[in-house]
Amino acid sequence: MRKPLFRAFLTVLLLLTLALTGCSRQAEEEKKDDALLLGFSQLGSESGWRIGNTKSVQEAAEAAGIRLMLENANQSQEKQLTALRSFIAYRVDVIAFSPIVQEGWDNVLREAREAGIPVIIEDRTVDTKDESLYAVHVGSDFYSEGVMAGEYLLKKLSTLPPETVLNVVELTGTQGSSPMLLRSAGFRDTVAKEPRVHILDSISGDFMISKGKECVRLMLEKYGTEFDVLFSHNDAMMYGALDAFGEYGVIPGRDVIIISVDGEQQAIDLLKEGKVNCVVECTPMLGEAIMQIARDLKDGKPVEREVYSSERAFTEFDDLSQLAPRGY
Ligand code: GYE
Repeated sequence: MRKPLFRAFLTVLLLLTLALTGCSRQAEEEKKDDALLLGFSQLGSESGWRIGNTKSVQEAAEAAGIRLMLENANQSQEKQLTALRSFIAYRVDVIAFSPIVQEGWDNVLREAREAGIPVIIEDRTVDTKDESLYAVHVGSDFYSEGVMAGEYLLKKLSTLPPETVLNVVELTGTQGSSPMLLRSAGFRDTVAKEPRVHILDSISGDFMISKGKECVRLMLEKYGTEFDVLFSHNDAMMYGALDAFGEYGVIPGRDVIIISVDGEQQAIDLLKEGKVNCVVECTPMLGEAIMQIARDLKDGKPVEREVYSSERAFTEFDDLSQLAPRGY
């Protein structure tokens, strides 16, 4: 008599369990669909900095439960424009992108605004007359980075004999990009007051190792021992430059003063070895800030218009023994 009753009880229990797990699975799916969708257009993979930046965005999205549509434009503005338009067509909740150059974004930004999609400019900046075309810029103060590079050089000069004249070769990043324009301006404005610092030449290595090497070879051919200082707009080009110096028997850090920007672990190691004299920090770890801003924008909360990372310079005059691993 008891058995059929017990069986009925078991069947009800089983059905209830199935219904409940079904419900929670459905809820999970809905939650996933509900998650903020962020379209992120990365400009390329030209440096360790850039690879660290992409990783930071991917990891932060994952940790924040944000769905990420990531497109890498491989150094092409055309491809970035296509990626941005595909995000608009897809109706993502928020767009973030690092503009390869400053100019040429107004039309696509207008299209995003018409579609009601807020835009976060990360890392590099855009040049636009209509500031309402994007919501936030989050990244570094590139002008200050140039100033820090110049200040280091002035300090170095003060340790050298008074008759010293320093001839600088500037190895710039991608032409028309905001870090290239602003690092250059900050550096020049800072050294302009010192007549013993002279800018010999300026050449673009496009932020890449291979081009940095080629450019420095050219400069060594052209100027030989007149070349006293290298100001490289990023670490990657500086690595290439060190290869070129090696080929010409020039000892970096001693025969030529080396200044670089980014602060990758490899550059800090070279600084500690005395092959580099100054590395200005520029952090690629922008992922968490982007996710927070994206959430606030989706929830209609107020956001700060300009979010700068706090940065410093690492130089041969500093004690770097306690410096934490850079993570990029
Ligand atoms: O310095 C360089 C990268 O836009 C700040 O781009 C960034 C620069 C960075 O390729 O390494």
